[in-house]
Amino acid sequence: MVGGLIGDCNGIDGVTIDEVQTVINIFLGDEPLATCPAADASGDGTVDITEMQNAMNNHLQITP
Ligand SMILES: [Ca+2]
Repeated sequence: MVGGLIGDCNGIDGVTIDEVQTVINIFLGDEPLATCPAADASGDGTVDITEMQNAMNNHLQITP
């Protein structure tokens, strides 16, 4: 994982809703992990449900 928040694909402005969607797509297997390496907190090459939930939580924290 490339530092920063879980799910913050571009390292800017926290985890946006678009990034949450990307993380969900990776979890579902619809997009490769390379699309958002920041989604893989454990560094095992996959996005599990806990990492997806963490990305969602990080998104909620930046939303007023
Ligand atoms: Ca971001």
